[in-house]
This record gives sequence, C-alpha cells and structure tokens, in this order.
Amino acid sequence: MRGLVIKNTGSWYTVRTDDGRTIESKIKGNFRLKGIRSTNPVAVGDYVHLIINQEGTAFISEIEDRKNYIIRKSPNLSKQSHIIAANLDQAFLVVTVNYPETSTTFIDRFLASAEAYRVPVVLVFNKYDLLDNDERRYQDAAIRLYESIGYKCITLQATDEAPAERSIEQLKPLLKDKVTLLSGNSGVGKSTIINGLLPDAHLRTAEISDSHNTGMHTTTFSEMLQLPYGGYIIDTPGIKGFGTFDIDKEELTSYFREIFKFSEACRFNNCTHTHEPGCAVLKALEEHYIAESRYNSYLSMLEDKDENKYREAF
Ligand SMILES: Nc1nc2c(ncn2[C@@H]2O[C@H](COP(=O)(O)OP(=O)(O)OP(=O)(O)O)[C@@H](O)[C@H]2O)c(=O)[nH]1
Ligand SMILES: [Mg+2]
Ligand SMILES: [Zn+2]
Repeated sequence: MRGLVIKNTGSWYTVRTDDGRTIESKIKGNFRLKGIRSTNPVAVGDYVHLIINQEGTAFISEIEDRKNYIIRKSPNLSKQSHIIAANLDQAFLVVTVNYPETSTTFIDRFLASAEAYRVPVVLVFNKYDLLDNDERRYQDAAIRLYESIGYKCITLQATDEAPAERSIEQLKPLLKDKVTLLSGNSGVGKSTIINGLLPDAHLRTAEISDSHNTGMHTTTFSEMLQLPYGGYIIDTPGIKGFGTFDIDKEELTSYFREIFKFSEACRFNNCTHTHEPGCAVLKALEEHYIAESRYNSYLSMLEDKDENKYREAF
C-alpha cells in the first residue's frame, strides 16, 4: 500500500494511504537511506510503501525517490542532518522584523540552502501590526533588497482583522494545488497563519517570551495539512539556527543569486570573493550593488565550510 507521510512524532509516522486511510507506521529495523546520514530517514512529504499488520498499524518498507527536500544540520550531532520535509513545490519563510527579530543571516542561509535543493522560496514578513515606524521602514528596505534579488515578498498580519493588503487571503492563490513548507524561527506565527487558512486545524500557538523576545517552540513536530482548494501546507517546529549541509564551497556562490551574477566577471574562476585581485564581487560590494548583509551571510557560510560546525547563533 502506498501513502504520503503527513506527520512525524518521534518514531511514529502518520501515513495517508492512496485509498484514503490514515495509518500509524514505523520504520522497519535497520532501514537506511543511501547517502544521507539523517536523524529522520523518513520525512513529512515522503511517499512510502507500507506493510499493514493485523493491529492496524504498519511498517514502512520503502521510500520513493524524492523530488527535493529541505535539510539542515542537527543542532547537537553536527555530523548528522535532519530532513525538514520532502517533495516540496515551494517554501514560505516566515520572518518578523521584531517579536521575535529574524536575522538577515538566518534568512540568507535558508535562501541559499533552498537554492541548493531547488526549492523556490517566498518571504512572508509577518506581524506588521506590531512594528513601529522605524521598523516598518527597515522592513520596506529589506523587501526592496530581496525583491531586487528576485524573491517574492509578502507583508502579512496573521492575527485579527487585517486590511486586505496584508491579510492571509493573499496567500491562498499562491498555495493552491501546491505542497508548501512553512518555516522560520519560533514565534514568528507559522501555526497562526495555518489556523487562519484552516480554521479547523486548531494548531497550538503561544505568545513569545517577553524577557527574551523569542518564541516558545510551541510546535514540536512537522505536520502536513490538506487545503480545501487543493494542495498541502506543512507546519514545522521553529528553528533557531540553520546549519547547512553538504554544500560545496565551489558552488556556494551560485546560491547567492546576485553575488553569482557579479562573480562571472571575477579574474579567477575559483575566486572565493574574499581577497583575490580582480574580484568583481568585492568591487560590486564596494559600490553597493551587493548588500553588505548578503555578503556577510555568504562569508558566514564560507566559514562554516572551513570549520564544519553548526552555528547556533543564527
Ligand atoms: N500581533 C500579532 N501577533 C501575531 C501575528 N502572527 C502571530 N502572532 C502571535 O505570535 C505568537 C506566536 O505565534 P505562533 O503561531 O505560535 O508561532 P510559530 O511560528 O508557530 O512558533 P513555533 O511553533 O514555536 O515555531 C502567538 O501569540 C500569535 O498570536 C501577527 O501578525 N500579529
Ligand atoms: Mg507553531
Ligand atoms: Zn570574486
């Protein structure tokens, strides 16, 4: 029996079978995925084959090849990875300028990883209602920057009655018939957005901590929900850092779209854009064609490669 993994809680996977049943499943013994050292060999969004047993539960006997996936380094086991979700059409990265503050480094690391795995990203700037004028100006500047690079940006207010230009209604046409991952730091409003889209979902949400201005990690497992107009949306636990996995140093430049564009004019084709003479990226940075924040994020990922370590701070 074939099915789609819609939820993962510890060692149990909830699978929606092709004939419409929902079956709690486990992985069979020494099941391993070739090439990936992952803390979760099966992820939400995977298509699997089940052997159903008499108790009405099942063993996962096979995983179908993935179209793509979003993966990150496990916080504690730096040599291991964690697959956030598989077979995505797109990811919405929910960010907040404040309450909590999402760092540009976090945004850029997520974007670069999604480029590496060919998952298109939409940036969703949430909690507009909480921002003061300076923060709104900052957000406008950030949106100009990311739109100039080619990323779609949306301004949102997930709670209460939002005016049309920032209501969650904007998301519906983008979600229709697609599999969309919702990711971002804890407390940015991922579950609130899904509750707004699917009032029957009743996902747990919680206020962020006053003293730390950070989320409370309210969502603890990934869950895929079906949209009435076609498609799926995946709620995920908030992530603190985004340690990248398996990205070649040589290829890193190509995951920063605008940096890549300038790099084609560098004197050396193995230029790392850090110190080399004739580096077109450094020149563009100096002339403000490349934003400092983006270049710093590029450097942070380049350093990761040297040290091969997970960066909690982002
Ligand atoms: N004022 C305001 N509050 C919001 C908005 N969106 C979400 N919130 C609030 O922010 C808090 C956190 O929202 P959640 O939906 O739990 O955040 P989350 O991203 O799912 O967090 P984790 O599950 O911990 O990753 C809740 O108190 C929400 O009511 C918004 O647009 N404006
Ligand atoms: Mg949540
Ligand atoms: Zn260069």
